[in-house]
Amino acid sequence: MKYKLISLAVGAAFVVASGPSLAQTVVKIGHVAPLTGAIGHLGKDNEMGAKLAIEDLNAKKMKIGGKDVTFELLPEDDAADPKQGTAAAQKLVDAKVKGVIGHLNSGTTIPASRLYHDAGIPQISPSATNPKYTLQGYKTAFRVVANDGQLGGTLGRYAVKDWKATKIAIIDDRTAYGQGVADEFEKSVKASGGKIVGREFTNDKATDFNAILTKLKGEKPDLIFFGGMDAVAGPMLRQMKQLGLNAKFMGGDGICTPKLAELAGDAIGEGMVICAEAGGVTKDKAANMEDFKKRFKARWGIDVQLYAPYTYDAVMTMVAAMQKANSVEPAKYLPELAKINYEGVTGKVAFDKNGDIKDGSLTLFTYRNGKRDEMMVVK
Ligand code: ABU
Repeated sequence: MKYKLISLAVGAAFVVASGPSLAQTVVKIGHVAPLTGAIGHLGKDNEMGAKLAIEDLNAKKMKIGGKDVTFELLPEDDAADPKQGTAAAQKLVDAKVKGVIGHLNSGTTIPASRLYHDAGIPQISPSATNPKYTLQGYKTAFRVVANDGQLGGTLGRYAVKDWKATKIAIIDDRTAYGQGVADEFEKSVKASGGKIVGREFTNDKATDFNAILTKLKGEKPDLIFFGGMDAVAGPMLRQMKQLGLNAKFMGGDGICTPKLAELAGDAIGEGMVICAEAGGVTKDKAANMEDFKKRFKARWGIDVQLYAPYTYDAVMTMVAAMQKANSVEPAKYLPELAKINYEGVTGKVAFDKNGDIKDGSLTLFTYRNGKRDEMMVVK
């Protein structure tokens, strides 16, 4: 039998055999995250979640619009850098992808979202939490996790009312995420009657925090909140211990990884660090999530770090919208995506008018015996 590959300008390749029923569409989906640099482990975690979804979808041998479809992931590395983020986005737009999963960081997701919007390409971030991403009026922008308003708000209240912190200091890494979540945390602490005794900043590549920690030590804080990622938080915790700064430590989802315990060593302490993942399922609904984590480990040989399940759900949700529209064309499936109600491994995925997840949850974790330990799921 003779096969002929025809590449079309619309971004789909059809393999045509002798009969029309054998026509096959290859649907390209972009994925962008930092695969290199200090948080490359988080980018790879996301990418492996997306790849697992693509493998599962292809195993189903689906038909959309009367054609057999195969999904292909186009992975890009933005190195968590806004300029590389927009370059990666342009590459995917030029490749005429049918949708994009990403980016991982708010600082790359927000500028890239304009390019996807202008090209009419739906984008679902599995991890960017800065509220601005979905407040730009772009109908193409969605996220499957809670935002920094929820993260900072919940953690601020918890710090004051439950953890009984009385003198709170804040450090952020000046990224869209780090500064944003720290601002939300500060607002919430103040609204809960807590006292902020200092606010300092660093950057997302820094390794030496002695100057800012020494300054804050003088204020005798009993809790330090860090807005940033685990790669910076780990060494910061080590330096707090070296300086004898015996404060509790808190952060958002960016620090909330198993890797943090490895990076901090014995400075992680026992129940002295609390962080929040921007999603989560209650124990009665945890079977799907647990099953996903086992399958992920079996497939890739390593544990989930943070947002791989959410990346998996982002891909699945996008394809569920294509199935509902019976089309892989963005203009056709975008309205279905906006009103989707998909039951994923991370729980229900449905979006509000801005593209934010409806009824998003958070999961609070602490660290005990060098491991991340779930405390509670909160709405
Ligand atoms: N949400 C934490 C990491 C990703 C980001 O929002 O920058």
